[in-house]
Amino acid sequence: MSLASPAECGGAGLSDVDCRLLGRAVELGRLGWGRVHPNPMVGAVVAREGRVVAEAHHEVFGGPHAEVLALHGVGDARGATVYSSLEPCSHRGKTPPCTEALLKAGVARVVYWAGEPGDAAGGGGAWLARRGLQADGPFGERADWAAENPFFFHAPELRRPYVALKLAVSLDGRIAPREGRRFWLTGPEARAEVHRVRAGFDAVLVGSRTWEADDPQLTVRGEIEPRVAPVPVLLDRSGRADPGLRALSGEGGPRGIVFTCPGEARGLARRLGDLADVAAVPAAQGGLDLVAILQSLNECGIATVLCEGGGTLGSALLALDLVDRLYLFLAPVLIGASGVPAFPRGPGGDPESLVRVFRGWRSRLAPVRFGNDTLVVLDRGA
Ligand code: AOF
Ligand code: ZN
Repeated sequence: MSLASPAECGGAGLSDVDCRLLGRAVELGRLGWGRVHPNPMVGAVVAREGRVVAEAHHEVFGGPHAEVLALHGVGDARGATVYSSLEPCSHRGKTPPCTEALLKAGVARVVYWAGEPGDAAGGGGAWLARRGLQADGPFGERADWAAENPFFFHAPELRRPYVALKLAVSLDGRIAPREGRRFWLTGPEARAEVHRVRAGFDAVLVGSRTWEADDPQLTVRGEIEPRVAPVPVLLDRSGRADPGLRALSGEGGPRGIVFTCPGEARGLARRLGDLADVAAVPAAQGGLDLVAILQSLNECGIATVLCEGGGTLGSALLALDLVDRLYLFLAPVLIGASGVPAFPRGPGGDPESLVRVFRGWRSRLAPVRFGNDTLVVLDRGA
């Protein structure tokens, strides 16, 4: 989403300049990826007569909010307009309310895009309007706000982490030429993007076929230093995980979690020792009980999970309607019918049932090219 015009902002009554500057605030907010969770990503712009005089974003969890940082960037904000990607908070959390900072600075107008959903922090727009500021917002739909800040708008009543599935897929829907071999479908630019995406998640999850074939490190090795490194989570129904696996033996990283079935848990825990926590969940649908796994991760405080495959685990999660977002990297190659399908038939699910699951899914963020590959982000419907 670019928010380049009033139609895209969802803002009847907003000018092109307003929408451009709101769009800029959204863009700035994205710079907080990997650093602000579980807070939302928020960007803010201070402008006079449509000209930007300061810009900022919420940089780190617990740190100052975007609006306050943007106000710091100008000596005198009296009479200025502040554009924010989120309704200014009206509560004292780890930092003082943005509403009070805006009022004190003498800002004339505040334009914000997403509504603040929190009970305590919400109502900032009305609070400002009651004190004589012009407060314009929210604009657009909750689903669009959620596409920008998926974790922040994730429904807590689901009682499971937010789950995203990353798949790198050929034009004919294959993820590899054959089972059991490590294979790079996408180029280095797309792989760098995967590291950036990982940085925003609490955990990275892979199924047994993936760790057996690829022995992935599951670490973040890119531009963004995540505030908290994601926990590697491995599924291992038959208790075969080895202490030499790179995802478990990486130095200085967070301790991994390996899920297995009750009969294997004790032996596996003995073998893995200090390298990982071993958790037992019932077997189900030819694998492990995925609902129980997500529940257990939720109880460990893991609020967001990036599943990096493979196709069998991904399809099983999709078939159970447990996926909120799909990061689909499309590589411009054909593998052929003998390749491993991204959405296989089998215990996890069959492509026909996925057709139903995918109804209502939308691509709300604009596709982005990474080298020769294209990333399409798809979000489930409400
Ligand atoms: C804003 N601007 O840049 C952000 C907001 O504990 P605190 O003080 O950091 O408050 C966190 C809450 O404030 C968070 O849950 C969300 O409701 C709001 N985040 N609000 O006006 C910002 N990051
Ligand atoms: Zn705030």
